[in-house]
Amino acid sequence: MSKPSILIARAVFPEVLQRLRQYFEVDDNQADEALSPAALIARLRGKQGVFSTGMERIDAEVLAACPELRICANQAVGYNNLDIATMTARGVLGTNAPDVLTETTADFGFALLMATARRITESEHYLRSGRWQRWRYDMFAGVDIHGTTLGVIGMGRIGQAIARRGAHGFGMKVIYHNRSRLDGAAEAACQARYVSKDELLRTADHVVLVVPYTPQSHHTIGAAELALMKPTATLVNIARGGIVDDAALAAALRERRIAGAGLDVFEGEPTVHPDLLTVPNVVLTPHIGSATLPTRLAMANLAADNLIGFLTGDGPLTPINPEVLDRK
Ligand code: 8YV
Repeated sequence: MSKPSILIARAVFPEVLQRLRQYFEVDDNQADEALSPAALIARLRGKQGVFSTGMERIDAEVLAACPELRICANQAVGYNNLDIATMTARGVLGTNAPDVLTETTADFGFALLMATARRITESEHYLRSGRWQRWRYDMFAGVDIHGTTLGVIGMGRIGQAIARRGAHGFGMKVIYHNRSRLDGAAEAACQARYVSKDELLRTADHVVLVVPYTPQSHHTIGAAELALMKPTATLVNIARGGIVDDAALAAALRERRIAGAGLDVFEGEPTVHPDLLTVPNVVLTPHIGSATLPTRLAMANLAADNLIGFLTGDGPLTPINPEVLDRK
């Protein structure tokens, strides 16, 4: 029997490629060429599966042009690149890569919070540029982390892992806002109190965003929300570009209406709003929240498990739209 065929849209770990070759006819992209939408369609046509990274848009046009496609396996927990409604209507399964990246991404969120609050990259640039001539009592004075109030917007797995770090590691008071309130046990594990979004923005010393990107979460933080924040507060976005209005944030940072921001994700990335590149009080990283080699390997293997399980085995591990499976 011939093997199903899949496209791996981006370069992957060689061992994951080897694994996938045991089960599939694989069209790989180890050269890591950028695939235009037209090139993606051309490469995907006639294939049953795609290993995507969270960056490739699998939309109605792609789905219509590739009727043999049965599964999109994202090597990411976020899946705003997949048009799940159209996929479900066409009987195409989507899978994501949850859990395996939770603690690594929470570590990173906390690192970004600390770098922002304590002005680590800003002061390093100063040192590297040779401007450090004398020490001064107030040079690069930042804001405290321990004992302050942490506000988490989006209390899923990663949000809860950040809240635990704040409560247990840094003695922070934790408040959160989420689409739905957590149960008592989950709130107790994070020592977190549910508040409205406005109360969170008014009272938190550090606001961390971990919400999935949807049309409803677009610009969760814009000029009006920034205006509610304390002038000493910091904002961290490790969720998705578009959750924050980057132009409004750059203006608030420039005018010191908030103390600082740490951003790992951007509207229109890899392009970064030019105003963010010129304000000093922002820490900028290129979407590396889950980037440790063990975690990226675990994410890739989970995407591979989903492809293998669905196309050749006992079923996928982490389906996004399991109703597609029920119809089979
Ligand atoms: C991915 C992410 O590395 O999992 C997610 O949703 O944002 C990152 O961990 C990124 O999407 C590239 O795949």
